[in-house]
Amino acid sequence: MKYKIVSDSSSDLLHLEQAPFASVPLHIIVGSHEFIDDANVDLAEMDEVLASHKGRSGTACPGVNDWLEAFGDAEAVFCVTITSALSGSYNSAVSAKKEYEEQFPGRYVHVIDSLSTGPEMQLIIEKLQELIVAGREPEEISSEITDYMRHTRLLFSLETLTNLANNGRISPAVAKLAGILGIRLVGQASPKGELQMLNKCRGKQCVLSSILRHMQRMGYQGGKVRISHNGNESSAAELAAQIKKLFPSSDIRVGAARALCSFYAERGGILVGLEGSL
Ligand code: X90
Repeated sequence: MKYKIVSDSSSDLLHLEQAPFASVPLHIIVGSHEFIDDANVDLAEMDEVLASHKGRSGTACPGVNDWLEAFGDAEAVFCVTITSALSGSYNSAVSAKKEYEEQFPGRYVHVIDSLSTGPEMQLIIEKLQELIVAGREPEEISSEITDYMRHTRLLFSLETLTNLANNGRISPAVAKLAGILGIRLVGQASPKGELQMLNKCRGKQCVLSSILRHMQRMGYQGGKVRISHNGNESSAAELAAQIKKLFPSSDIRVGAARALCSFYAERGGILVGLEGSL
């Protein structure tokens, strides 16, 4: 059977080694500039344009046809989207599924609402890949991925909330913190897929120890961790080293966030996907 994994570009993933994969770009609109979050996007240019731009900026999720094109001619598609609580990506993928299954009877599409983004989506995608490589049937993969997602979590640290607040993606109470200089917010993706604040920090050490503490509370015991950062390689590497020291068996990968997560996590932002147990 011809399998394919598809995700929107908020997964920060462009390629997969062992299974067919496509990333469907979201768009970032900054004044008259439009950045398409694919392999060619110039992240340094986007960062510069954003830094000097005074007016409105926003994002747009994939349309139904973008998803259909990515499904291609696969017989079983696993489609992983950014949280439906903050984006229309999931709804548009569900419409694409309906059209695809109607047009090609017998084909199978499972649209998975990650209720998260970035590195937690990577964990889901890697697990899907593992199940495909193991030769599992589509329905089996669907039920196993649902179980797996009960244990994955997303933590993050943000230095600025401006773009999230201006685009109405956070509650007014959290948005109030948007402008406070020097405060970093440590938060998690809530069970409903919304941004939930956990604590406020001044300084990097507070952020790193807070993330570590929350990881342990979530039952992290040395499984996979995926980290995305926007221009903050040093903190991401330091976090990875601290995790490794406490849990030598951990499997950690660090990468730069792509355009969508960079836009919302902003400079200095770090996202951490992990395998918990609670
Ligand atoms: O449809 C669209 O235009 C995309 C909207 C996406 C809005 C949120 C993106 C968040 C990216 C920021 C920190 C993590 C928050 C996670 C909460 C679940 C990353």
